[in-house]
Amino acid sequence: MYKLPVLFAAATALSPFSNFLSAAEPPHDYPIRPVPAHVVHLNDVFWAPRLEVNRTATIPASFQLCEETGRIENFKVAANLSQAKWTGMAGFNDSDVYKVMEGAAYSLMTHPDPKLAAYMKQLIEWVGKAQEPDGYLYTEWTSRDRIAKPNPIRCCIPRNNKKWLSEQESHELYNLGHLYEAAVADWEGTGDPHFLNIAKKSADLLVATFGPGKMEVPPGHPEVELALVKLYRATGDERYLNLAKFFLNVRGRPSDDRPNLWGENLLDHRPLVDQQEAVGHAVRAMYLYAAATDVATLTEDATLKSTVDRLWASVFERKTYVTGAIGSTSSGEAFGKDYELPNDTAYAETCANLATCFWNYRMFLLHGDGKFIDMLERSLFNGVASGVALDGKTFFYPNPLASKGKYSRSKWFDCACCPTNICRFIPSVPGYAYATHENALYVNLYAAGTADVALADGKATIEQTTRYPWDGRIEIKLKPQTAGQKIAVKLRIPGWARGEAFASDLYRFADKADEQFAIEVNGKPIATNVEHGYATVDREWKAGDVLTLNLPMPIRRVVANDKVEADRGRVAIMRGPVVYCIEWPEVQGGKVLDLALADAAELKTNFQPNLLGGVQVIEGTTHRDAQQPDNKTETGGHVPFTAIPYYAWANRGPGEMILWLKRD
Ligand code: FUB
Ligand code: ZN
Repeated sequence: MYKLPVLFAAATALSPFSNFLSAAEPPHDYPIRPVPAHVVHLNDVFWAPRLEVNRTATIPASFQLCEETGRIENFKVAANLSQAKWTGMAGFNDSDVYKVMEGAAYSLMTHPDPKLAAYMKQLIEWVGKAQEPDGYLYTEWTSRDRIAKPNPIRCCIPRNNKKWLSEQESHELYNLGHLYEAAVADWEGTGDPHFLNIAKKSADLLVATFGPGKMEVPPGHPEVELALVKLYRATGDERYLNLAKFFLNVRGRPSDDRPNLWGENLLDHRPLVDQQEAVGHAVRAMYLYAAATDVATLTEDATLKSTVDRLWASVFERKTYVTGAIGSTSSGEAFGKDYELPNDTAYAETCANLATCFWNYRMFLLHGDGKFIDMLERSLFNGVASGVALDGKTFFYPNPLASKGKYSRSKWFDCACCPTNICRFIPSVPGYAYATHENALYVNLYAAGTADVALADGKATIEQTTRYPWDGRIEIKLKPQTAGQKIAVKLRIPGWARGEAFASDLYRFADKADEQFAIEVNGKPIATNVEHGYATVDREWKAGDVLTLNLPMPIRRVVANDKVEADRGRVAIMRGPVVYCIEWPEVQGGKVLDLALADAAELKTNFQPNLLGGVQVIEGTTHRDAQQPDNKTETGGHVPFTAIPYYAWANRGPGEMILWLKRD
């Protein structure tokens, strides 16, 4: 066990909320440290409004839906506090409650709210009462004699009347992962150990139950592994880290408890370290690879490290949409084959897209390369932001890249993983903005606001002024604690600002842009090289110094690697990190699917404050090259259009949408 932090403020779980500022540390850890979300205060044009909508609309609505759908009552049923019956389509309904609680815990860190705090206490009490005396916590099993409508397909009553053995379906461990993440978040915010103790009691049961010579079964749906790592960081109890490692190792290895492997979709077709490419269920894969990156780092496991490097290449070099979304097929909610990236049938589950950020952030902390943040940013502004409506009240489960007109967001789902993941993910975004290594300060996300950061030689306050992502000019004021403090500011120069459309050769720019990024200190140009995606300005700083980064944001045309059949002969539009689409309201007649864009067509951009919450649009003229079946829509000729950011589509009712236009 490593030495525990003396102060509560030194909580150490590795979420973007984790406070590394004064924590005692595990013996081995990431060389780069996150700056936790609650010390990063955004007042930018993009994320600050989303954080507010998440806090005031998404979290309250999700709690309400958890109540209306019986998810919260289920805890009371299990605790014998209610005479109702257990309801739900599957035992992982518990996880939805934990995920909203995690989001609420983050929200309370920055926005104290006595009513919400009291509600959380009440929920924690019910969760605690639903826990069996030995620490087992899974409301469906505990309420097994009071199930309203047993689900014939995903029945969660464990096989042979034995707990854990139906893990491939039951999600007993998956739920617990979300429980631990929520409990750590609550503890970080409140300092109250009550919820954390519930998590510890459960984790102690897992330690007693699973391991070599004990039960040798992997989690059906990875999640508990990365949560056990968080619990290890929060408590210093190495048994939790060891168990996370065991769960990673036992995957793909048959045992008496599980003689037949569960196969590819559950990432149980062969041992993790022998897995050559990303296959199977995309959300499961992201949670698993994120945990593997943690464990590889914390246990200095070189084989596991090369495993995650190899799998990263598989996902982001061959299986990712230009929006940063992954998991192209609905069949098994899974990755397709290499380059199999259909647009209108894209599954691209919101959970999978946001989970790429969990993994890419850890890969950045491990390797210090900006390409991981480039990917993270691509998902944030596109495949993640599209998952939730502008008002925060409806959600996409799949995020297709083209629509024939019938697709829209929903308030909720029987399987509500995506909305509840949004609840906890959005407040974590500020935590991706900065990171530190000794006296180096990584500036990863550009967003107006301030942050207090701790560096080896003292603290500093950083203030960004920018209209990013609509404008690439970023002004940074750095106020060190001590005048003359040396800080190496590492400015991420996104690939798109260096002629690379994507962090791999999956997509490339089809046009040229000459203007280079530029850096100034107090108005004087600075020449810097870009290394591993960063331009470093290493100097002594004093209050009042101004660092300016200018990232030119021309409108760019993007084409896909020729191996991506669905995008062959097609072109997409990008500006900065934002990918664009054309949606029905912007084209007369609403028909957009056969629009073609000529390489020579002039494109212009302007900001429209009253459209879709304020968006930078791109205007131009396309043409049609096919007769419309309705015989009414104009064929040929010029079709003026306004392209909107992809994330903002489907906020004005259903209709056609296209991202990859025919290219002329
Ligand atoms: O199985 C739990 C969650 O439900 C998964 O992460 C999602 O893909 C959905 O299947
Ligand atoms: Zn989901």
